[in-house]
Amino acid sequence: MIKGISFLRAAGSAAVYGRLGSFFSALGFAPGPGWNEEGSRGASFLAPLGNLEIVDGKFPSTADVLVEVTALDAVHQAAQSWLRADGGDEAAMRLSPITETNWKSRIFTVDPEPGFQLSFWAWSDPLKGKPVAVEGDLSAEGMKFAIVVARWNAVITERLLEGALDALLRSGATRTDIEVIRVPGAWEVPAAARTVANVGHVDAIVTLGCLIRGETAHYEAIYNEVARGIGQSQQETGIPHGFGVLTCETLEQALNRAGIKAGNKGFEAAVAAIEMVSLRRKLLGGDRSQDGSA
Ligand code: DLZ
Repeated sequence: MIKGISFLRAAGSAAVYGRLGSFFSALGFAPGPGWNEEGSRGASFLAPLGNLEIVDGKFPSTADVLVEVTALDAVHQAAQSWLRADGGDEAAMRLSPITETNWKSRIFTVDPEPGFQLSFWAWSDPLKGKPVAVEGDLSAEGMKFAIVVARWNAVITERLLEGALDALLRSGATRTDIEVIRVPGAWEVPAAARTVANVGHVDAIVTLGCLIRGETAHYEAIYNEVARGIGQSQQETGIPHGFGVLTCETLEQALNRAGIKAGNKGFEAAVAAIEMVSLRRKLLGGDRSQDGSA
């Protein structure tokens, strides 16, 4: 499963490393986890969406890192303020004006450091290409989660847990906002999830377990009850429940769905939970101004 793309750039010096960090923060990038080890360190800056584009034919005249934004004028203003504060009028020369592109959008290019170039762009029509829809975002910042994980088939469920934690942390949740609750088996997952949902201190619950047909007596009956219980808890409490209970024919199939081959169901359940919290907030708050867009 492809999870993301990283562009690595060497800062060249500690001073440039710090200055670029300050620039990206000023423009509104969310800070990623980064890393700091003997001999090197990395500061990461996150965007909710990314893609790698291969171009055939006429190539747009841009920097090789293109950042799509929703409020281009505000970002241009922020870049200008940062450059002026950093190096006065001379530095501000490293910012191009906003121009029209040949793909119905507007763009500007900036070198926060000489030789380090980025282009920022936005569709001229923010509704371009998409039907109007209310949908959740994928930022987990400020959200609280419980992960209810079954110990039965731990070789699988620990991988699901890893996937769920990876999704939550990389989407902006903090460790202290994630509570991990362990239960004996999948059968116990709904009751624990329901208790947590009733207490009401989390925004979403991620449920994780693994049932293997060949090794589980009354497999169908157990599975139906687990799925029903989790669904019922979600519907009756309104708290989103990401569903990460695997039902597999064999251990091999379970391993494949826990990150070896066909994605990680724990990761997927956590991402769905984040999206549903965001959607729920929008629906309940009535603020749909950011939706249906580009
Ligand atoms: C008993 C049992 C069996 C046979 N198989 C599984 C399984 O494949 N996956 C799972 O999560 N749990 C299993 N369990 C345990 C039940 O879920 C439950 O924990 C016990 O029956 C105790 O109530």
